[in-house]
Amino acid sequence: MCGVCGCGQATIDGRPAQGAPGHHHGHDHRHDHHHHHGHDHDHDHDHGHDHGHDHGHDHGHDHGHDHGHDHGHDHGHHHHHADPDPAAARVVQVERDILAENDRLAAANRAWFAERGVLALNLVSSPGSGKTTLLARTIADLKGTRPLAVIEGDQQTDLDAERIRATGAPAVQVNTGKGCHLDAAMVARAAASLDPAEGTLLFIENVGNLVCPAAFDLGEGGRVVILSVTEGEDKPLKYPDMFHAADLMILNKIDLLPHVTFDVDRCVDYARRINPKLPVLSLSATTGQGMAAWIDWSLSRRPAARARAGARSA
Ligand SMILES: Nc1nc2c(ncn2[C@@H]2O[C@H](COP(=O)(O)OP(=O)(O)O)[C@@H](O)[C@H]2O)c(=O)[nH]1
Ligand SMILES: [Mg+2]
Repeated sequence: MCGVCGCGQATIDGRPAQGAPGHHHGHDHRHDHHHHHGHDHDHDHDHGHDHGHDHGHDHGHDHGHDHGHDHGHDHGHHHHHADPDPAAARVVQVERDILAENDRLAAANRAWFAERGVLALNLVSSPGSGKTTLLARTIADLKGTRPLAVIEGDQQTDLDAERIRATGAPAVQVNTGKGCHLDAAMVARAAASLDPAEGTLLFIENVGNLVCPAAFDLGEGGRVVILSVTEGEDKPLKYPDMFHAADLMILNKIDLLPHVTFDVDRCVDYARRINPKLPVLSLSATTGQGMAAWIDWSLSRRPAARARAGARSA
């Protein structure tokens, strides 16, 4: 569960994401005074994660008065769920509220995508596992078969959106600032700005991070976790939420297998301990080996295939 990010600073193609008109309703009524409570306390605590409540402000409206007061003493104690301290219990409640609000917006996204026959695929991985490389190659392979579009998520820069636009596909960049994941509200605004045609295959490259994106349903029709062979086969066990919430695992950079110590079978075994039915495709986004199976998977996936996000850590 993510209580540590600063999603309130998100921008879409360089413009502030907050307050921009989206196709959804219901997330514009934030109250600025929420911020004050938190900040006053936060600066006294040099924990480096004093942004957690920011995204609460963006989505939650009913709880501002309460949770604002709690932040000062709750930092660093999020994991003490058994803490009898009522303030700690309140933080857990606020995090639940944030996720509940995100789920509500994600459901609206899902309905909006379904109406347009848009298949949205949420690509999650650690930084550098090859998401953008895979997308660029995928777009090259799929070009002309159906409309394609990309939402790029990164903390900073629009480098990835530029890489995608270079392939000819429309892309919007969402910069999350200190935020460690995309959320449903950001995707709603980015999707509205892309205005995808009927039948679009919409790829969403999430912020590189195997932790926080697991908890945030974007309304996607499929979630794809990418792991590369340079990262170690133990990652599904270390980051189980991410693998539990996935509909497909891609094992990327198999061209490097001769050069690294990586046991593919063991990795797949670990992933299936977490998610027994998880399909796994091995490929190389640079050489193209194994790409065809991934292309087939994405073309055969139906927009409504994913009912809702899977894993949810308390
Ligand atoms: N050898 C090899 N390198 C790859 C492959 N896919 C991506 N890379 C490289 O890995 C690095 C990170 O890739 P990038 O697509 O930016 O990863 P992202 O951060 O997940 O978007 C780049 O230097 C890519 O060229 C692959 O299949 N094989
Ligand atoms: Mg990238």
